[in-house]
Amino acid sequence: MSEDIVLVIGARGQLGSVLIKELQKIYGITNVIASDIYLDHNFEGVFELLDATDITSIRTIIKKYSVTQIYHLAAILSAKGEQHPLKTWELNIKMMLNVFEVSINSTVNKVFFPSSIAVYGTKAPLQNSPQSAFLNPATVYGISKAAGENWAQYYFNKYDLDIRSIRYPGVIGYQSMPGGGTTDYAVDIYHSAVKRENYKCFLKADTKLPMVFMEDAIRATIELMQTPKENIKTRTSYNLGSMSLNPSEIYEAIKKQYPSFEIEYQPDFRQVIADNWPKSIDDKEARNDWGWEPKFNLKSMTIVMLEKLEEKYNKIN
Ligand code: AKB
Repeated sequence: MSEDIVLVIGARGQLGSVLIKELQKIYGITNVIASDIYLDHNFEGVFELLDATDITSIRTIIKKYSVTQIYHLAAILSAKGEQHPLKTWELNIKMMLNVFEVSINSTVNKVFFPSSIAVYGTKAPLQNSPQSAFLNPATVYGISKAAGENWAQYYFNKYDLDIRSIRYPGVIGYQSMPGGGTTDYAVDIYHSAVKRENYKCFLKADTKLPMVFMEDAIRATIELMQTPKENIKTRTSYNLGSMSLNPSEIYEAIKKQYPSFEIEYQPDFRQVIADNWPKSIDDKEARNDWGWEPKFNLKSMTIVMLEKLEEKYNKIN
């Protein structure tokens, strides 16, 4: 049986840095190649500096290690993308197409491409948004992900390239920081509470958005990638439902444990982005096709978040 060699592109990002550790447990430390545009001097394992806009560099790494799976996680997210629309489009699309293109006729037999709830816009039902709703994304990030979903399906149909994808909600985790997203507040708020700082929220108190705890997000990603090929019926991207939360609900959950924690709401341009996104999503396809089921809710997630961040900042053991 041939061994899997896994390449993660964007390994220093919010999701990548956590996913790498899980993949190392499954495939072995030498069989997981972490890559990023920024070096990580403290990385434990195999690390390659990689600019994914350069197709030759990706091809060189695939050949060097005989890579069989790629997780392509590098992208500019929703909020940052609005500050540099054309650059975001160019980067997100170029990196993705490079990954798809180098994977055909190579040792690669499976690719993971993350999409996002950002693919939705005002034409989809905001509550329980269905998998196949009409997509009219309002951000360049959302447009690049919606296009990416169609490209993924195209490469599957035309080249039988086994690309799998999840539309991530906001991911909340203690291990890493998000950067440049509209859902970032949901991580930042926990850090502020544990650092005994008050929090200034850039979304309104009642702005509901779909969210998922990091543990569930990582497990979903690996479960999808381990599902037999014939079970994967959605070749664009799977909706992944878990929690539907607003800033006020997260604040109240934290306040139960940190009674002096205060929040102030100062919505900025990210409010408009959030208002275009679903409040909750229908993930029955993921549940039916590969058995997706979230394990964490606001209460259980908050317990873990606060405990782990206390260990990080205040060294309570
Ligand atoms: C963002 O806020 O841009 C991301 C996402 C939901 O894709 N976290």
